[in-house]
Amino acid sequence: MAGSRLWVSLLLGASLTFWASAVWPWPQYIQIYSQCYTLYPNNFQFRYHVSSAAQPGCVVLDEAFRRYRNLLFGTGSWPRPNFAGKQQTEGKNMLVITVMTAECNEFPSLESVENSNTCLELELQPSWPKLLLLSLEGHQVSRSTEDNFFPCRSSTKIKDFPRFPHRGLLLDTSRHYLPLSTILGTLDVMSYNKFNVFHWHMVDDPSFPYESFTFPELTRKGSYNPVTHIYTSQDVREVIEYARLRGIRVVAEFDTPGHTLSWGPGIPGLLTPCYSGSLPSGTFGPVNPSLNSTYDFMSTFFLEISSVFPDFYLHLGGDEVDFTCWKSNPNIQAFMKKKGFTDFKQLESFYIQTLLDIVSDYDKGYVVWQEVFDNKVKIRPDTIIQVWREEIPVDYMKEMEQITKAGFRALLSAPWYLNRIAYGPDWKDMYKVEPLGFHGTPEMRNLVIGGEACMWGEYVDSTNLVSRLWPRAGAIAERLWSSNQTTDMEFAYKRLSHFRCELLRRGIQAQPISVGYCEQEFE
Ligand code: CP6
Repeated sequence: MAGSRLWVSLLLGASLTFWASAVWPWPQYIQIYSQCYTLYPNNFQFRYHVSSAAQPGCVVLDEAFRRYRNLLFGTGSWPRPNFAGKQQTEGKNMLVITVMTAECNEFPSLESVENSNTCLELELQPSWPKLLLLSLEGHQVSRSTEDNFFPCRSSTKIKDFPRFPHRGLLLDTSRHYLPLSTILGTLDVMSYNKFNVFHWHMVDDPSFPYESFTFPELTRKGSYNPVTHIYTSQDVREVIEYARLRGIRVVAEFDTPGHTLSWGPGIPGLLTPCYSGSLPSGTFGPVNPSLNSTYDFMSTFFLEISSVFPDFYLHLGGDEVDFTCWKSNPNIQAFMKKKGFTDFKQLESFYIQTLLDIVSDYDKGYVVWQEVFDNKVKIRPDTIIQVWREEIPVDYMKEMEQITKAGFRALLSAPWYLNRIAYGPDWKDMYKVEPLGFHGTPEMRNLVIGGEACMWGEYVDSTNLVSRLWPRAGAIAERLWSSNQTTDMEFAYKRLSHFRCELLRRGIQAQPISVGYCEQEFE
């Protein structure tokens, strides 16, 4: 059902003139019976098929129908076409949807069935004048050629389902704060692209915008501005509900023990004091893994997080832990000696393992960055490992192979950094990635549950987010949704160009993917 609403976006993901060539991402199965489409706003209907698991009253789908009616025709009223009213209602003019499961009032999950069937039934009486109605920027454009009488009938069928169940987009709201409206707007465009996971990299070194009700000092002392640059629990609830209605899960990341400098001011004693010689230097490093108070804090903090975010999965980070500060601190050295650790990776593993046990007790699953696997932390068999490193010693496909060989589920991100920009059509390289392009058994391939596009925020805020995301993120969305046979670059280029124009029509400032123009002019 999560997909059924995404579904509609697929079918209507195009302006009516050339919708078949603007379909993005490409469906698993599509049968186009006619290139001739005429929609009449006044009697066009979304319908549930009698055999659909969901029926009218299904909030998620009813709402999706309402949104897509607005996207198609705008919110204004349409004048009735000027032909005999009797004839007008005789023709079929509807989109019929069948979904396999009805998740109408619940949260989407990794296991949600996103399959659906859609049938677009449009029929024009043979003696009607050709009448094209297009909705452009909410204005009606109609062309009528009285001399051109022709029969037109169309019934297009689509059967669709995703190739991978986890199709994520990471946004970083710590390096730069993103206003709530920017996040909600991004969720809209994600749904047009059939992304179904919002990976919210909420906090990091530079700022802590999450307003914790157990530890309010975290935002008071760790946000850029404790009044304007925070996410209140009301904000978080709003994001989660907005996402739910679009079939999108919210997976929150609270990254530790590294990337935590912004936690320090709010929770004295949490971070490791770095030493210069025999004295503290006044700077701080990762979370201090040697103190019981650290684990007491994490227990309370993640209890709150577990109740605020309904998704089964939390992202616990675990990436890029810098050992220099730990090395410099005599108390850490003493703790390691006591524990018999000879290597800082063991210390890191000790911390992560303790944290994972805490979160497991809250009946949550977790996603972690690849270092946790690389450093051989003992992890639950249902842990999901996210691969982000591109460089040697291990290339990312080799890493995917090793993770799945060890029996863990994997998410691919390494080739999909949208924050990185290049002069040229860089979406093509992202599009060409084959997530299962490693040596392995069918069992190993089955453990790849998808991937995530990442938009790290060092050089991105709400002024440039939209154009940097779209339509490039679409290339990744299609790779994760469509069949592994959908690889024709010319076909993709044509559809993505049209899809980008359709995004402009919907008011999204998506950047061009090459030279050219859109049929319609936009502000
Ligand atoms: N922030 C955090 C980042 C990155 C990571 N974690 C990162 C660094 C370099 C690249 C991509 C991402 N900015 N917290 C690593 C997962 Cl190329």
